[in-house]
Amino acid sequence: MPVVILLVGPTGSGKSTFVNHLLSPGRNMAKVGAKGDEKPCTKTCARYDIAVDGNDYILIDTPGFENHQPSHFKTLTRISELQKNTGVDPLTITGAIYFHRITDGKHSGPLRDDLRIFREMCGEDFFPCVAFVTTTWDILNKRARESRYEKYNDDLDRRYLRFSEQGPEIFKCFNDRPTCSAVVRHFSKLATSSGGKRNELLLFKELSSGVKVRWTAAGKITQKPSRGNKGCIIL
Ligand SMILES: Nc1nc2c(ncn2[C@@H]2O[C@H](COP(=O)(O)OP(=O)(O)OP(=O)(O)O)[C@@H](O)[C@H]2O)c(=O)[nH]1
Ligand SMILES: [Mg+2]
Repeated sequence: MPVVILLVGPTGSGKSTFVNHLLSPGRNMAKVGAKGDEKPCTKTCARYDIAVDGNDYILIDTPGFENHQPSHFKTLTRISELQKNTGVDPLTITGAIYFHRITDGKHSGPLRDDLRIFREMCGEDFFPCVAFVTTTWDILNKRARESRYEKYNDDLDRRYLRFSEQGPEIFKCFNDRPTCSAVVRHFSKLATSSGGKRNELLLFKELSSGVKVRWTAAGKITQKPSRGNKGCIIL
């Protein structure tokens, strides 16, 4: 059984680039956006069947969250339709990744909203199956790398740890195949250690029981005005 991994995150955070690092030579590459693009380059969910170290994976690339709140519902709707575009039953998803460009610093403003939507899409039961992938490490110098990692870790601690005692798994990707392969290997181990028992993302459990996208836990967040940069940092 392939390990199915859902890739979620803001536009330009490197989801499609991650896929391309893992595709075998000669395969059709995922379309990648130009640097600084604010519109999602990936328009609908797309499926990529890959093999790493002899293990099979299905990566589901999704359109990114744009840098303004009104787009969030659109992106969530696209994700909720993933079965139509990929043929993958969303209840078979093994794990989910949230991507973040480390060069963007902390989760503030719209990025914070994206993270809240992601958290509600997953639901508490799915949290052990979530990982965070930080990208663009290759363009930071050594000093910046150390301080960015600490800040990011602290930020996630505050926003996320209450769901997970041991803390979320955070990976650093350097725009190369080895650091991307380490991420998928993590999910393969996770699948093996769970002995086939699978948690399901809350969003798809809700949808399969007839809840409309906008009334799912994640959907409700997309209906509220963004909290912006000010105010309490606790989600
Ligand atoms: N230097 C560097 N550039 C990266 C990295 N990841 C992505 N990029 C660049 O960032 C831009 C956007 O990357 P994409 O992979 O298209 O981002 P995405 O998350 O798929 O974006 P959407 O499809 O719009 O949601 C491209 O120009 C990539 O080359 C990275 O780790 N390092
Ligand atoms: Mg993309």
